[in-house]
Amino acid sequence: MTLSRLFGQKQEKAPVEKRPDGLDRLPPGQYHTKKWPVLTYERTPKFDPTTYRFKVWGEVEHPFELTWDELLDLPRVQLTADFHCVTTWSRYDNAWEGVHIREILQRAKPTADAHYVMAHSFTNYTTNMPLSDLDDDDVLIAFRHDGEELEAEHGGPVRLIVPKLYAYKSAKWLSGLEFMKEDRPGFWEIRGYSNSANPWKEERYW
Ligand SMILES: Nc1nc2c(c(=O)[nH]1)N[C@H]1C(S)=C(S)[C@@H](COP(=O)(O)O)O[C@H]1N2
Ligand SMILES: [Mo]
Repeated sequence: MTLSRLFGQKQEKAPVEKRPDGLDRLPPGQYHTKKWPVLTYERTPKFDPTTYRFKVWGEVEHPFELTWDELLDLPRVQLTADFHCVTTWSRYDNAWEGVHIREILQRAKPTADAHYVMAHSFTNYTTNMPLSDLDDDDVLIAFRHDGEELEAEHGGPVRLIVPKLYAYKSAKWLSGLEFMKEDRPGFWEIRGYSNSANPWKEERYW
């Protein structure tokens, strides 16, 4: 047996998967899991479709409120995205179905002064982000995941999905979007999680 055969066989590692933008698919410090862990601070709430309202307010030309049926009637899209939790797990290829964020933005028309958004849950969880992070191709208000209704513990029946930021920006049990001139920290952002939450820069804590 030649030396080259001896060494040639074992040295290959699985190639690092890349995203279309050239970044590693797995952000630094993350591990890949096929399971879908549940990460919730509050108790999983009971959902009441008769009292639910989806509210859009603040720095917008057209604030509005939708009933549950009205929200369900908006056009839907499907998209597949990876999901990265700040506690270091990443779940690949989540197939989401829901209302694209631009359906909401087109109706609301954020004013020229709207630079930040606070996502609100009906449990009172909140999370903030720049409008430029919310207004993106892969952001949606999701009702379905991997072909099924979103389970209550994962934010069902409705949650926000912002795949490019750590998952604490993806508010479960979404009840509204507040558009703001100035930034304000949300639930975890007050308690030490990064305001900007970019997984590829490992913006975990402040
Ligand atoms: N309302 C609410 N939304 C939330 C959270 C929460 O505690 N409450 N946790 C966030 C965090 S830290 C993560 S990692 C994801 C977890 O979503 P999952 O439980 O569906 O995996 O939801 C985010 N959205
Ligand atoms: Mo998380």
